[in-house]
Amino acid sequence: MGVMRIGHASLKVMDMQAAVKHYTEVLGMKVTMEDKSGNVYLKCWDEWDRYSVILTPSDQAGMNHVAYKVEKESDLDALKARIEAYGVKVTELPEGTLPATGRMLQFKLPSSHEMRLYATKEYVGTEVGTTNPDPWPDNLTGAGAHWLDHALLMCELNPETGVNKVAENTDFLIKTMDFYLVEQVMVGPGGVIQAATWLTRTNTPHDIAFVGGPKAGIHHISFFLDSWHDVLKAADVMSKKKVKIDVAPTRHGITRGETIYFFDPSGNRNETFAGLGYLAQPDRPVTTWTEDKLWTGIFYHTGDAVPSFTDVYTLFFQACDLPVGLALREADCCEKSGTTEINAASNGDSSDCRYRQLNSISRRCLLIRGR
Ligand code: M3P
Ligand code: FE
Repeated sequence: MGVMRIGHASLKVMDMQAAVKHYTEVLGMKVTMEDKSGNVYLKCWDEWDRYSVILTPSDQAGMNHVAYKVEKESDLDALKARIEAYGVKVTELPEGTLPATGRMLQFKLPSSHEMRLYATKEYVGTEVGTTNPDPWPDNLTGAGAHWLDHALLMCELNPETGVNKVAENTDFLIKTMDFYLVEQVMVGPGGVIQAATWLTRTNTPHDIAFVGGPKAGIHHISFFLDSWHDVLKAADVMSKKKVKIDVAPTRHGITRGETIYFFDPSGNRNETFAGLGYLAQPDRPVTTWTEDKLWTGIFYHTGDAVPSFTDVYTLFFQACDLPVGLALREADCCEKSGTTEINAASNGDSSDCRYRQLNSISRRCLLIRGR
């Protein structure tokens, strides 16, 4: 069967204690393991493998890698051959490179993001078990997220130079790992530039998505909730816990998902996402969003542009790769209370007057509004 689903995301966090508090008290995950290097491993209640999020201590926010689980060890050998035949170098990491995890294939997507594939991770089960299970366990905290659902990666897109890592990643995933394209945004004259794609291996509308931007980065990781009511309750939890909400509960046109975007204390964007929307099938025709309806696709109700949503994300690269000048919302600078930090960057040339240039690239931790 090959790739089954997203397996885990490894995130960089700047304050481990605050990050653990966020992922446990807001998302409702449980810490299942810690290692000697200070990495913390967590799982959601409805996941049966040992972990789906790794928090690694760092002086900046961002993502180390995203890993997908394949069905069988032999799938790894077959996929390795296909990825190499495509022209991408694959490194095989031995069992135990990550605790409780079997051997992994490690490679770079055309966008330079690190992706890993593995077949084996320690089974720990769920609290409700597998025999006559209750529908949910007691003592759920926060949003009570079911599972890590998908990741959205920002990929370099520059029509002037012809760079389109969204299209390259999409082609790579389809040809080497049998992902199929579910939705896409086409922009530019004649709508020929593939500016964003949503791809799946399961029957959910996406297991991974790519959106074009000035630099490679991580836009968000997303956690699954059952219903619109759960999304609303998750927002209540966020307000109670003084989490920086980016976009309050609404619906995507793209994928039909019901959503909230918010930031962890380091500035990594999270999403809670409900509603399967529809069953994605391999023979489902691809849904296309045109440039004039892009924002209706992103936020279906208002269809209004929210520039911060596409311009603010954590970069994948180190400081030396940052553009000269970071931009962030001026409102956030002015109203800062010093309680939250965000690792933000944009191309900085937004005509939106709420943006202003910052000349320092020495520290990427920009203060944003506390609440
Ligand atoms: C989703 C989703 C962007 C659209 C995001 C959509 C960043 O996150 O889950 O469908 O433009
Ligand atoms: Fe999402």
